[in-house]
Amino acid sequence: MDLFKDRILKLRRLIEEANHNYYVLDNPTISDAEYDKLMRELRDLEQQYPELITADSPTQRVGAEPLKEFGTVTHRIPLLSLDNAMNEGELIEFVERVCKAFPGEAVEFVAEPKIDGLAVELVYEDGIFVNGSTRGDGFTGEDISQNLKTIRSIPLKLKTDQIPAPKLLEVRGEVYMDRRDFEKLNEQQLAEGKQPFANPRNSAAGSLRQLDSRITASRPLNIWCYALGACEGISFETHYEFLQTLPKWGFRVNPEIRLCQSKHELLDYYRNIEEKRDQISYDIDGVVFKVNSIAKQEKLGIKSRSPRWAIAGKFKARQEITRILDIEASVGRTGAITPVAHLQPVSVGGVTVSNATLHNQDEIDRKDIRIGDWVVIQRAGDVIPQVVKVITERRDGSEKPYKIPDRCPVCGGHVVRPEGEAKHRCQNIDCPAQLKGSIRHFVSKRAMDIDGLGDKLIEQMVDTGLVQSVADIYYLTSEQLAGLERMAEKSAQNILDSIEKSRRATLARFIFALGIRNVGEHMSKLLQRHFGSLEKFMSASFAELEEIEGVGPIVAQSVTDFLAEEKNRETIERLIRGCVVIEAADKKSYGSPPLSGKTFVFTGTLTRFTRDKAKEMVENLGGRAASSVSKKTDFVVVGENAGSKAEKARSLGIPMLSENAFLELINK
Ligand code: JCF
Repeated sequence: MDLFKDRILKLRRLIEEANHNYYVLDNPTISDAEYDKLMRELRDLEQQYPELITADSPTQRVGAEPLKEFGTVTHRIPLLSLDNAMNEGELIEFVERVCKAFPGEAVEFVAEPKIDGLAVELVYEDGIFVNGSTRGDGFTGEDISQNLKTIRSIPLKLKTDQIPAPKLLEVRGEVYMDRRDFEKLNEQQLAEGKQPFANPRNSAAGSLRQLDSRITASRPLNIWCYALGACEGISFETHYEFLQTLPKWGFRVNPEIRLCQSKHELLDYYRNIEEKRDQISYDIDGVVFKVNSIAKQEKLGIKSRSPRWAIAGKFKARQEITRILDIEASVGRTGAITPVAHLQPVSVGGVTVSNATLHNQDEIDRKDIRIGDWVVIQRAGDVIPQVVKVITERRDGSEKPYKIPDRCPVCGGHVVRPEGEAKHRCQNIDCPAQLKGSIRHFVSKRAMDIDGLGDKLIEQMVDTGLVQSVADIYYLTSEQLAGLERMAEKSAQNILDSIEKSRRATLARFIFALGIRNVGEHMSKLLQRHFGSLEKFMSASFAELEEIEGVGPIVAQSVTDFLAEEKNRETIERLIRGCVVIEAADKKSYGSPPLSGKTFVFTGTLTRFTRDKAKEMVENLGGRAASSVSKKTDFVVVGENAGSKAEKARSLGIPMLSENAFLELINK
């Protein structure tokens, strides 16, 4: 028993050390696999000896049964709020007011970024986390202990290798979510048909206020600790000394925090952090300045709800109200269409904004955005301004709903929204918005393999209008090429030679070169095998495509959409007239496929290869892998414990192969 107990304690120590290194120090020391192994062992041991489970065990971070409601916690010392300074002038006033209270003395300040998250309080007794709560009204908050325990950067037990744990310690901090994690979470929410969060702060708040802490556990929350509540058994002379002690106990403290000696240093800090705002991976809405000396803090005291010794220097707002003048469909380099709102220009945080992305049609519908609407727009991080919401109260009935057009605004090609995708797409391979990308792919090594047509050249040929379609490549003359910048006669001839060489291509290469969505090299080979000729491929229907082994509905739809585009059919025809010769099959890589026309069924437990691998091997040699045995089956490969399929093969007299015999057969 003691042996197990020791092991459990050791495992807990190792795991919490790994957590601390990863989540607090951002410096992982063991692999995910090692971590999982330790966790598994601990979980197993605790399952065997449930009486040894303690609240500070890392296994208790995964969340627990949902609560009916949160309990309340009365803060021993109220959580104060901060007075705001809206500009540099007000910051200077604050500093001067503070300094006047200490004539002839130097006053030091601590400067920190102000995190746009949720204030929480963590309570530790004798080094053990006993509860955690929200700020609430400042006097009482909600008991969200279960939820806070799921945040890996919050210690469940204080580290005591550098200083001992005090009898009582209350640490305050801000729980937040990184912008990137917030965006990922929102994508996930949308994919699951749930409402996305408006911003990282709401997302952190929503995650922290879950009655089911297992949901909280699945959310990427984090914390920066910044203030002391009640405390017994230790005291600090300065705020900075406290902040430097926190990491020794295992708390996460913001690395941007600085000690400032003068008004100038404070103003520099304020300007500097505002400038860096976009590079910081989480949202901040200002800076906080605090008088460093605790004795001076006490002397200054508090007003009704906020201390006289601290202030929040706010940044310029990132949200503004303006009007949508028009909505336009903008076509990206891959043909993806993004609706963009043209706004009445407005200054947002010092930058004039006249466009905002509306992302896609679903977003427009969800937010019910209409042309003429008054909207709240926001600039966040480096991203393009977004519409937060419509101010429906300001509608006068003249607003017009918007639908993405069914013709591409750039080329007039058909616009299709592929099944399961958020974005509409222009289907035209030669759409000027996509042409450079289409050509780059078309000439690439594994497609038509035209040597010497690099990005610079493609750029020039498209920009000068020499090439307006991938088909134009096969109509280029040496005079036209020689007319391009920095094009020697010799290199022009080289390019013409490689174009010439590429004229003979397999159907698979040709299909791949067309750049049909979801149709890669492998899929192109499957299509070549099935259709054999370009004519047959071009008359493929959705139903026929979907019947092909290895072709699913998504690929079938992509091909159908592509071939439905009249402009694409014209381009293919022009390519053929431009003397692209489709060979039946690539002699080098296919020969005449040895398993051509043969159907294999695999059954039982395979030990030499996986089912997918087996299928791939068969298909690479021109055969087919089917899932059920019929008269049309040529071979049945039987693994261990084969059942009814082997039975059926025997009754139909179909040859049966062991895995080894199969490998021998295909290696011949
Ligand atoms: O980062 C913050 N949001 C933040 C809020 C930082 C602080 O140092 C604070 C605060 C609210 C109150 N300090 C106090 C006293």
